[in-house]
Amino acid sequence: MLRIALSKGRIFQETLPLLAAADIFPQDDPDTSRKLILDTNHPDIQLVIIRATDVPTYVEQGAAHLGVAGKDVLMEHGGDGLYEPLDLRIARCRLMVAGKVGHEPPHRRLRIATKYVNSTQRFYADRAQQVEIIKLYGSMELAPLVGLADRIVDVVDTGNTLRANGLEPLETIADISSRLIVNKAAMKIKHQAIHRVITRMQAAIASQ
Ligand code: PRT
Ligand code: MG
Repeated sequence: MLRIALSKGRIFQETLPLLAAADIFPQDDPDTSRKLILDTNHPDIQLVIIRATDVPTYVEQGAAHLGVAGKDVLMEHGGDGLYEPLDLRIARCRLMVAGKVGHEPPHRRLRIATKYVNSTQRFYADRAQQVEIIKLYGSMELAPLVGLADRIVDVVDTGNTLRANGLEPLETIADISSRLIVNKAAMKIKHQAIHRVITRMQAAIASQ
């Protein structure tokens, strides 16, 4: 059995053509079905549909052998418990610092609202700047508007969400794309099956 962990929405949709290149076709669409385990055209390959932030945990623990996760999620997860053999070049965006348009930094420590606590900590620690980090789970864009924070750190694609809320991008922390991740033990034990998926996806990416 080969189990592949994916999140629904953009990662699932953008991974579909790469799965197809590896001759893997899911039998259901997670955006319309409520199933968490999707069968495929191969009786021994399943897809499991989980929250994007949970994908590294499932793969690291071996509950899934392969997975697709954003680099933002992998940076935040940290550690070296996973192989990351392939940049899939999908779901691309940037991890950025943003603030209210024209807002000057205060004389006290910057307060930064984010769900990316570890990446934000590392970014400011690298430049020896003391900041106060406020952990949120979503709708970061609201925080500067209601005085909860001076800045946010979030992923930005078109920038439309920032603009719609009177915010502007200030600095890029990292360019982000999604990666294929592999459980370390599975890479040895199921090497042939996993290697086949990697090489076929790699060929599909190279031909794009
Ligand atoms: O939504 P949920 O809370 O379940 O989880 P999630 O937000 O972690 O998952 P999902 O599916 O939204 O994102 C999965 C991955 O897609 C992320 O980990 C990123 O690697 C990648 N990605 C690429 C993005 C975006 N682009 C993106 N634009 N993830 C989120 N966004 C958000 C952005 O934060 C903003 O709020 O989409 C909104 C619109 O972006 P703009 O800049 O185009 O307006
Ligand atoms: Mg989301």
